Amino acid sequence: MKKILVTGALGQIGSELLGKLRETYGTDNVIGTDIREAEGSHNDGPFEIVDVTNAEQLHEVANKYNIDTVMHLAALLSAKAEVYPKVAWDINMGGLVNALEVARELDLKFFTPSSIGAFGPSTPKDNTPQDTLQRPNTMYGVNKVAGELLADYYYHRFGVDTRGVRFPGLISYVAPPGGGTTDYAVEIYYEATKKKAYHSYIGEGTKMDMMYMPDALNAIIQLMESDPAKLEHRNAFNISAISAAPEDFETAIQKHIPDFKLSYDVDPVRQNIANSWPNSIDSSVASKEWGFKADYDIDRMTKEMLEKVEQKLVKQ
Ligand code: VAH
Repeated sequence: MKKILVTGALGQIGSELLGKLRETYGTDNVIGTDIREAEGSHNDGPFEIVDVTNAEQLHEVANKYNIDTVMHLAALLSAKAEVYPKVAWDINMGGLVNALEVARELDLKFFTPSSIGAFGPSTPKDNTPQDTLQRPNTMYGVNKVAGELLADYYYHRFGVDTRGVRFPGLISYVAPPGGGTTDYAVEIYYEATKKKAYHSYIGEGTKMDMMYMPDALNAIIQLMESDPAKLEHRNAFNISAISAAPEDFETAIQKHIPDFKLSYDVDPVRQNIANSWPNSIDSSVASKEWGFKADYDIDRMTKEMLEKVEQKLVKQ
């Protein structure tokens, strides 16, 4: 990878991936794009307003910068996709096919994330295998399964070097997630720091896969730099670091804030989505084919999240 275009660069993943890629490949070699103006450090390098549902606009920007790689992150997440399913289809599928077409026409490497949301209620829930039943019952899940199949199609039919991972819930302190089911795992750190209390909209005992953002960013770069000859799978690899329920976060936080109190105010919509996802997925195929390995467990992540959130809130 030499010259990379990132869509959705102001989102939860994009806003940190932009900085990491610029550190790694050089600021001028990483073009951020999103549907709105960039602020702050995102303007340190090239940034363009791009609506991924506008194929011409996407193609024009890709041409302008003579890129060799697209990292397509622009998407509506699971909870928001249940409120606006048609909009989610238009962005998540219309945007994806536009980005894949640009990669085909300009012979680009291509990354787009799938999610544990690509699994459904009939998928084996514990240690979910890489290859298994995928019958999600959410619009986001339908988009993710279709997206995996579409990216594989562009590889087999047109030779586009497409690669992806099934992300778990991502936890970060830089940009808040928006409209996800796993957002509670970010909110809890802010509320613990501000109020020593949090009402979780996901119920007790609801295990989901999670990962600290630095592990996610490393995984993207490691996959994209890996030897294609070793990739038997492409779209998309199971990767996870932590399998946790709200009470596991409570226990980890109480090691630093002993009087932190967790209570529950369950949101049936997001609880139903969470119930349809695995409790834990098996990442062994990613480890075997391209050396995936997570560095953060829940305790190491919690220590760092609380420190960073504290610093961020003090500055506000
Ligand atoms: C969501 N954070 O909650 C995203 C992610 C696995 C969860 O796909 O929709």
